[in-house]
Amino acid sequence: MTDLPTLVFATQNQGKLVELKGLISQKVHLISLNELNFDEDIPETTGTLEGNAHQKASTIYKRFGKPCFSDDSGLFVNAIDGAPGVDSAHYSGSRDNEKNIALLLKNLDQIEDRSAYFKTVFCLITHDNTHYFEGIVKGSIANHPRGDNGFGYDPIFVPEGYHQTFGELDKEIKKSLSHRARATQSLIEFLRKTDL
Ligand code: ITT
Repeated sequence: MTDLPTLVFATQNQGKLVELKGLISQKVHLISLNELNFDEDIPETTGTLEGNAHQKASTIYKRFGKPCFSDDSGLFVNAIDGAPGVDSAHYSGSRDNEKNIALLLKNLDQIEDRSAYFKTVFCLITHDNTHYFEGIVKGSIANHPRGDNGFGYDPIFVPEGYHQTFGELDKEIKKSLSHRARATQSLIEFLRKTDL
């Protein structure tokens, strides 16, 4: 047993849980939805990363009454009004990365401005407040997919300051500068100096 306060990460993604556990295990007892035996799909219908992260965290907070946080991420391409944005996971109508990438490249055909950014938002609900933390990495969209590392849109995203895509770059480089890493850092800093 532990005397640390319990904090729920509203995710079913064990990879994300393990990554965060290593960073805050002295301060909170971090659990995921698996430990709560919660396997329902939580709707993500608000149209923004902030809204969706809040929707997930508040669903769990209301159900279990424990401090809770959730994340949502997406790729925002400036020339096409921020698409795929909050719809990044299902841009082509399915969760198929290759189809999502193909559609994005088609929609950017002949477009010169390839600037884009990845963004992650965390929403943390404590007993007395709601807090948001975000992380962004700027870059541009390549003309063709390159590299097998990572997931999602990594083979077509070239972060600022590099020529390779996230698909080609060493995993450690992505870990150090990604949107998720930056948002996680802000969340961790907050948790380290705050009592839940
Ligand atoms: P969970 O909610 O189950 O954690 P998800 O796929 O919805 O998984 P995110 O909310 O973090 O994960 O991201 C939404 C989509 O945005 C994701 O499916 C990818 O298509 C894209 N994406 C987010 N972060 C990415 C990254 O680091 N590299 C490539 N694509 C990413």
